[in-house]
Amino acid sequence: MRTAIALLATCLTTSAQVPTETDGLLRVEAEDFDRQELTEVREWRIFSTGAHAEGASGGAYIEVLPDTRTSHEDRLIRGENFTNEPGVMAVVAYDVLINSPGRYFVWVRAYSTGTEDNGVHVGIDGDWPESGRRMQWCEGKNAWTWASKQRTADQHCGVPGQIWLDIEQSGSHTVMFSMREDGFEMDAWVLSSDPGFSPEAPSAR
Ligand SMILES: [Ca+2]
Ligand SMILES: [Ca+2]
Ligand SMILES: [Ca+2]
Repeated sequence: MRTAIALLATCLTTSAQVPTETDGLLRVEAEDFDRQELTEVREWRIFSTGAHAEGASGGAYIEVLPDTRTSHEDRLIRGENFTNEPGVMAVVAYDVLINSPGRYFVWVRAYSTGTEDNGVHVGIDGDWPESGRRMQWCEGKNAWTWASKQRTADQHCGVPGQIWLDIEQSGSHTVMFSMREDGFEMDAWVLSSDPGFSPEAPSAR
């Protein structure tokens, strides 16, 4: 009995462990979110089977569904299958611990199969700064692809180095992602204080 209690205590401690930034780096599996909100129209669902899950780290990923706009021919309905406004639809939240305040560049590993499932917004603590809007993927169709690019009026495929969160105080924070295009799939994400960071380096996998 005592062993069982000790084991239970260990499990509880482990599952309650908050992802913690170390040496300017934090990596979190997308499927390990703490909660989601504003899910009336679209919601994030966890997948741990199928071809996309096989290539996902941790064997799982999340996708914002349903996906009613899969090609440019499908009608764009704002507030339903698309929203350029961050924080208003399908917000998924991750509680984290940040030791070193500062600017953190955000990278996401995404799987896109078309042109209408390749954008997402990122924010922090309920705040949605301009530097977290319109993360965009063009390259790497039908494959898990790390990127950190912001779609702009001039560059629809996104500009590197423009996606970041400024964290002014150490301690507990909540990193949030919200839908831009339905059907978007997310495997994992990274915060890095290094502007030259690339998640493709073996140490980050
Ligand atoms: Ca879509
Ligand atoms: Ca999809
Ligand atoms: Ca994953």
